[in-house]
Amino acid sequence: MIKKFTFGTPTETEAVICREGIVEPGEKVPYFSVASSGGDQDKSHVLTYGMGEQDIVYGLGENIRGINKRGWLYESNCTDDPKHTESKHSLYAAHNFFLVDGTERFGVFVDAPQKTVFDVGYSDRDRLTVTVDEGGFVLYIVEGESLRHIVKEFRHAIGRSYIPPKWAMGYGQSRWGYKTAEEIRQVVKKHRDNQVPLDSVYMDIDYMERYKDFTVDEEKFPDFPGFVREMKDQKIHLVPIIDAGVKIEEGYDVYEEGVEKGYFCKKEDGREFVGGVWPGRVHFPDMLHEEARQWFGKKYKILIDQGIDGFWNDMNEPALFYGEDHLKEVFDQLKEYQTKELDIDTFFGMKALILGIANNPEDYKTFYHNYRGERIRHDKVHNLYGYYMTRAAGEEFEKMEPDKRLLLFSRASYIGMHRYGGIWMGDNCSWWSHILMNLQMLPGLNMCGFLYTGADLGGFGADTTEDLMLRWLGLGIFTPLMRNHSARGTRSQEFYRFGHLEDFRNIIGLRYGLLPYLYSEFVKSAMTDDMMFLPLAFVYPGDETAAVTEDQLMVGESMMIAPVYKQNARGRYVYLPEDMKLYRLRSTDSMDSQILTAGHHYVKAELNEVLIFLRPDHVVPFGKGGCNVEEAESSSLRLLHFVRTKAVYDWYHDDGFTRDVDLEKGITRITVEAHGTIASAGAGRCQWSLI
Ligand code: MIG
Repeated sequence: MIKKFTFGTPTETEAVICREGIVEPGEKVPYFSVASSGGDQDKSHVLTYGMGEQDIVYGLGENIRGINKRGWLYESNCTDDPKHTESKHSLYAAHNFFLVDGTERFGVFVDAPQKTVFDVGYSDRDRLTVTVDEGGFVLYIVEGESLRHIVKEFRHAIGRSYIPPKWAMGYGQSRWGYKTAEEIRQVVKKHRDNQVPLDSVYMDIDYMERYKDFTVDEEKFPDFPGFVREMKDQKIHLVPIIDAGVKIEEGYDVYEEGVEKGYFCKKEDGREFVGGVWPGRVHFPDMLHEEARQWFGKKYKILIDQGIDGFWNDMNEPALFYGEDHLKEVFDQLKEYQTKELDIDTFFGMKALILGIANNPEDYKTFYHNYRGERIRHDKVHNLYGYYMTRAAGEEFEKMEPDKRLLLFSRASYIGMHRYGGIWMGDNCSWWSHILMNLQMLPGLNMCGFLYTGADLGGFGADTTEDLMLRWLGLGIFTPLMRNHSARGTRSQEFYRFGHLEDFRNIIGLRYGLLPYLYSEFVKSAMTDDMMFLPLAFVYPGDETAAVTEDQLMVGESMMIAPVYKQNARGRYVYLPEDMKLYRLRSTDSMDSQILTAGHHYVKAELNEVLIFLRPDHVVPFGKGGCNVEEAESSSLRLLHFVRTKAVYDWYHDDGFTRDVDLEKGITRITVEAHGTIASAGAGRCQWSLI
């Protein structure tokens, strides 16, 4: 049951698209007390809930801190911040859905495109408040018989999650720094020569001509379509980055057309807003304006026509190095500082002035969108920009390629965007703590509809180490987006930069062994509005230890994972809510297993091992692996198994690219009896055996 409450005059976000089952009771908002302040038109609102001592708060998608969000203040205000320390309040996304579980159980979606603050026991340990900036919003209260059921109801309302092509669940290699076709060729060759699987190489900003969207630098990539073909022949998909800002340059068609048609965001005086990003001075396409959005979306065709079938959208918070007008003011003010003696106040004043150049909140108040026929100031809809940029692409892809899924993911996002693409978790660092952060973010993202997601494996900023890389892969082999990405100026982190290449081959190889299961679980989750990564408490309600377990997850219906995320550890403590079978995987061909009883265990896990824990009466389809997703396809599969009486698994499989996903058609029902007989019925003709 979803109850809808409207405050003020909200801006439509198109996050909720299915109204079936949503009621507008017209009664008082349950659970919360509501206060408002400000004028008649421009009220801001505060919702307050008194939390019970044991209450757990889940959700809020892409954010720092734990699975339980209690004890911090989170601000939905899409921000380009490359240092994800636990002191931060905002990352790139605005995912305003959370669940309260304890004395009472309910879900809350605050559909507000403007800044929204979630104080989850930050000001007062027992109080949860949501503060929505002026402008109105819609509040949805979701009730259901379990946490999972509440999530499903919500997900149903926001529409089916994006499903990528299957190749996009292979391993991807990326680095901000690959500049030429030759360099990419070498990356691919190293993987192929060493039989380390690889399906994609990402092209960061250097492929473009002077950082202009939809251009390819011809010097670095002579005959780009030929190069794309050459890579395709090796089963490699090239995935270029697209930035939000369009370079101001005479003769650049995207810029000229945009100006001519009036598709860029304008200031109060009607002139285009000028910001600074990679290319220098840019204009921002008005992604919220339907016509401009279609126009921008169609531009992707320039690259699609050259053979490209995947994209990542970056800098779409939108990130601003500077706003031109404000920058001028800063330069003027700096002149004054020149003659001053810089003491404690003036020095810090100057520092703040300089640091305030980038992503300045005041700049976001100086330009406008043309949204649904109305002029609306950017800050009032700030959190929609990345969503609508990705929607621009996603909607046009559907028209351009009606029969084929394309890869698409974004940095900034809002709920609703999950229908068009995935997200990556942005600029993390090569820190051990970020493996755990990666794990803890996954269930919250799934609750908000983001299933296709993953972090920069190995860490984006800072120098990685071989052991960090391997341990991170130990988690990354489970995340739908599995990409090794790093920043310019940091230590290179392709597998061949390290000593033990066989460990990388084996661990990355495991992903391909697990793919039949992971792909099946992914698609089933998308099609049934379910989560693929679940906190233990979602599966074991009432288990007090499961409720506070912050470093283990359920992955799909059959398994639990407990990655090692501490340096020099050779194992870890694991909590088992029930008896489970531990598979210690070293490669697709080398593993051992052991049954563990419910409770706490210390389990060993060396750098070259990945542990998975099977639930009783469950199986995991496991492939032979391969050097790419296509090669990993097989008509004979093995089953990891823990069968005490009988296991039934619905295995979903398809061609990996058809848009029209049909669960019924793709499911094979596998039944395994305790004594080992396997029966299968349904779609796939496949040989099954037990491992
Ligand atoms: O501010 O394109 O998050 O993945 O490598 C840096 C360069 C801009 C930020 C992205 C990162 C990418 C980088 N970009």
